[in-house]
Amino acid sequence: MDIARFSDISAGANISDNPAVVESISYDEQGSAVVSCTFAKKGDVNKDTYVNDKDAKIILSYAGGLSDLTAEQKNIADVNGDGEIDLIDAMAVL
Ligand SMILES: [Ca+2]
Ligand SMILES: [Ca+2]
Repeated sequence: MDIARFSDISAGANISDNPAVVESISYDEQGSAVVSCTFAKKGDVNKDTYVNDKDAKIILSYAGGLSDLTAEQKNIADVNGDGEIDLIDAMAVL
């Protein structure tokens, strides 16, 4: 699974800040790429569609070295996008 960012998607507004997780790429009969992806909400590490204290706990657990995250979760957990997953990100989701 790959993670890509789309900064220019005319079909939807306000999604450019969220990581797009590419689920599959296929090609139609015209040779056009058909990309299937889901948009994860920044901070929604457990993907229950809510950004709340449960996500903060997961972020804190990772920041404290108590648990690990997948590459996708790390992307989602880094709420302020500074490349570090730390207390600041946990505070941001509360
Ligand atoms: Ca959540
Ligand atoms: Ca961060």
